[in-house]
Amino acid sequence: MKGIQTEVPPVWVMRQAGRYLPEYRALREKAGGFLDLCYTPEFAIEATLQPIKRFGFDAAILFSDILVIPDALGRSVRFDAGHGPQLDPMSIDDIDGLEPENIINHLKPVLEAVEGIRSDLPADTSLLGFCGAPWTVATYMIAGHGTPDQAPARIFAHQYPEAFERLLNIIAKCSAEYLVAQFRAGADAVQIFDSWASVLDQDQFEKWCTRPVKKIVELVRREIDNAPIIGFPKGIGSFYQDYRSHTDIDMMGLDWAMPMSFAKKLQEQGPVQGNLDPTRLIAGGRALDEGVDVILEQLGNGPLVFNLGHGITPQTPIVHVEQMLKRIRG
Ligand code: 1CP
Repeated sequence: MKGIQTEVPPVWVMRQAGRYLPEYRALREKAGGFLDLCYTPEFAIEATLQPIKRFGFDAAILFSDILVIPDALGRSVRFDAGHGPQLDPMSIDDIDGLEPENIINHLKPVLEAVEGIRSDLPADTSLLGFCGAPWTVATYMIAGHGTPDQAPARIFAHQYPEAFERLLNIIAKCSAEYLVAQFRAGADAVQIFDSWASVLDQDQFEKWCTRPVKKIVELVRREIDNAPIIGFPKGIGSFYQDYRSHTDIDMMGLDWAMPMSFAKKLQEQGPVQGNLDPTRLIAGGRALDEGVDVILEQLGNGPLVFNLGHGITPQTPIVHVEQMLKRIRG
């Protein structure tokens, strides 16, 4: 995070606690619902620590979800088995009904989990907190579920820009408050996930992606000096060029779909994280070794946190994760 280089880059994997692990599937069954996992500190601690115990990653990431913010705002989020997240779709009239005053109270069990994780983690393993970027969180709030192109939120933003800005401001303020609370509970750094930043045009990108993220960064650093913040605006192509300077994040998370020469240029501006194609981790064998080698060759001599270019998927074989770690750590 601070750009200090180590001989072997630190490594963790986005979505490292999850359905590819049998111990996670067992815990999920025991907990009942996904939100029961998130809101029961004992379970959230266990889920967070599972991949650390199994693989010895250099960082743990709090087990939770970006959608606990809409849940805390009163939009009742549901995760039914076999479906993605479901929310009641939002209309312009629902914005005034959001309940930003009470979010930290609602999220107390998550913060309790952060404290518990920190006290159980080895001292040299970093603990990452996180939230979703306002744009990505808003896409789920407006559509009520994941969509392939986030057209409902894009149309809403074009039709009602003032209302949309109000919504993003509410999400940004709550997210900042939540991240500050995560730092106070023991997080060493936080990541802001903007998984849907890639669907915006230039004008919208500045308004709905970088501006609200910068606001979060400012609000967090007002409370936590030099708070280390990773930005992950997935798939934004040439917009990556100015993302760091426009948002003030410290480390930039890169997806896999970019020329390595561009990734290297971005690394000259500061630390980067990424960016193995998650399907190489599913495929294993040579595809995996070659993917790891290219990243180490191209980015290994600069400030790098090794990670995937997006989350690990449920069908990933555990032996491939072991193969990847062996390749990175020699
Ligand atoms: O059935 C289950 O067990 C639920 C699967 C699952 C898991 C394991 C969901 C539902 N969320 C999570 C955990 C989660 N989500 C973490 C935990 C920490 C980790 O190990 O990394 C994190 C950081 C997230 C973040 C998240 N949730 C993002 C951003 C990252 C990304 O992958 O793009 C997004 C977009 C979500 C929404 C969400 N939650 C769950 C699903 C299946 C989705 C995506 C839905 C969709 O777009 O259709």
